[in-house]
Amino acid sequence: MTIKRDFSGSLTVENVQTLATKNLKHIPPRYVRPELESDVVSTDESLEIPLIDFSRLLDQQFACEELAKFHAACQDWGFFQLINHGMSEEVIEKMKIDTYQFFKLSLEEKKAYSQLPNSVEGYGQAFVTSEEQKLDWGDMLFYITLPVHGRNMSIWPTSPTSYRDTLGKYATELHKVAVRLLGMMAKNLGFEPEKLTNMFEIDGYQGLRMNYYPPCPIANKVLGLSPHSDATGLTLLLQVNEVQGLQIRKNGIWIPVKPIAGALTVNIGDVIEMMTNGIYKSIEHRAVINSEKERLSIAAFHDPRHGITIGPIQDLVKDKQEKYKTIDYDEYLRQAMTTKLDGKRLLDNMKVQAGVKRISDKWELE
Ligand SMILES: O=C(O)CCC(=O)C(=O)O
Repeated sequence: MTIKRDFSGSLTVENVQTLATKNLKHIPPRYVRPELESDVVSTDESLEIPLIDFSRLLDQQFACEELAKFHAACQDWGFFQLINHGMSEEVIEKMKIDTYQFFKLSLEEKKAYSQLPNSVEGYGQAFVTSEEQKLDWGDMLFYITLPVHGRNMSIWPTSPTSYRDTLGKYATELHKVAVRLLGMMAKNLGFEPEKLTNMFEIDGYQGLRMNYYPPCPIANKVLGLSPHSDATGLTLLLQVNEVQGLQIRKNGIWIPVKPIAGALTVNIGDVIEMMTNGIYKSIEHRAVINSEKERLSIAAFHDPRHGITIGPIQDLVKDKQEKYKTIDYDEYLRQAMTTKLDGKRLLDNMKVQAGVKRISDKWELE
């Protein structure tokens, strides 16, 4: 199978971790986001994303109740915290330590892993597509970690020395959790789990993005990561330290997500919204910055294998209108990788326009 890597990379921009150490009097205007002034952020401490207990999903005694909670979380929130997920604590801790150590390397050492032209893998920035675009206050390290034959080991970091091994172990364990969650989603939606899991399990893709957000003296005027929904199937996020930064948009209000020790934060991506014909929704989220403390997170994006088409699963459509196009997955990926992060714009492009109907494999005006 040919692995397509030529998604075209991001434009090179200044390293933010270095910029943050410069004792700047003024933050460069490209990082300043005037729109933040009018954004409403919830201060209601009781407003939290749902909590799903993975061990209860697997326990006959509680499965029914927990599956119902899981279904509601996917439908109403598109985001939840997953506890008791069964991943080895040792693997998670090592992943946190090695990631932290990577970002603590000197800039020169990190630059040895800079993104190559036309690649999204490596150290740098993502989704910078124009010289005018506002920039995020953060750096990232991204690799395709699964399928194993899709890994480009020549660009994986060798510092810290255990990092390659750690990334591999973390990737494999996490992928199993993601596939099991997908199977349970299918069960909740009333179709055979394999119809969904096969696309992700066999040669399914996983990308790991390690995010480093340095502190910023004008934290309330910059963003660590622009608002976006994930162009992926399912994202499992590990909040590496206790610094809060993730916010999700619900009913027009930004709700902070508090890190829970040992939990994974899970969110539905655009691909699952398309496949479930909009029953499960991908939710806009962003990362904000702390004025004093650095923040690290690790996002794992789970995607189907290449070479397939993606669109609403027919069991869920029946006599209903398909809300999303069925499209070649590689073409979808090309669009996802070359579009700047902008809310749910990519998914909006995948919607079937009013007055257009699918007839066999063609879209025609009604
Ligand atoms: O850092 C976070 O909490 C959010 C990360 C994220 O949304 C991403 O990497 O796509």
